Amino acid sequence: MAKDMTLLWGSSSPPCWRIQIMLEEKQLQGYNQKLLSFEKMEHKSQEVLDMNPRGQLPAFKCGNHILNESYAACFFLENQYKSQGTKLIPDSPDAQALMYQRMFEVLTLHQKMVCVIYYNYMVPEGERHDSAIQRNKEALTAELKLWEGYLNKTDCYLTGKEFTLADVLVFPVIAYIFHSGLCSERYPALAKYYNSLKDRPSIKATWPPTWQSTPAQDTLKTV
Ligand SMILES: N[C@@H](CCC(=O)N[C@@H](CS)C(=O)NCC(=O)O)C(=O)O
Repeated sequence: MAKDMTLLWGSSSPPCWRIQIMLEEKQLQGYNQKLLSFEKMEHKSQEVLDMNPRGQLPAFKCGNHILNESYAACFFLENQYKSQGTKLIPDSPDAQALMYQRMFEVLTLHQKMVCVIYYNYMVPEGERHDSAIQRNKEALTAELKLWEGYLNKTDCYLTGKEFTLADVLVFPVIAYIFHSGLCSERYPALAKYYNSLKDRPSIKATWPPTWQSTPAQDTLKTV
């Protein structure tokens, strides 16, 4: 069945990485895949546009189904392969509620991270202000403190003792933040979560190849 799947992806993109982790967790190795370069603008190639008219990655095809939204792809795979590989939606209503809450609120964390890391890319020269940079950093710090609090209260994973869909969807964002220089001493619970998950087989097997060749950045050192 995995032979019927195609993933076009970019290294270190959290949405792409989610689908890669998901495919590993569901034991769907052997799918067709192509690593494309954002720097070379390969995400705007005809091959991508044919699958994803927005010219964005991931572009994912499963049989005849196009699932370019990482959340959609992950939910689809969990539902199609419920009893294969890791079961990622817990039965307990408490764990399920927490799983949904965390997986959707990470979109806010992601957005606040992007506003800091890609400020120069998003705001034209001449319209950039130190006060705006400072405000974005403060907003990210406040958000990270929330997550530090969440992880302080859990045993192991985001919703407790079980690895769930929330971890699949959230981990790539946390990893991106650490790769961008977040200080482990300032966020010990986040660092513990990051370090305990980075050697999980599905995550290790899909670790962004560009991170293996480039050192971690220090953009978020002062957050
Ligand atoms: N909604 C998509 C997001 C896709 C997305 O924003 N991809 C980025 C890479 S992380 C991209 O392709 N950016 C290039 C562009 O928008 O031109 C998902 O969650 O799967």
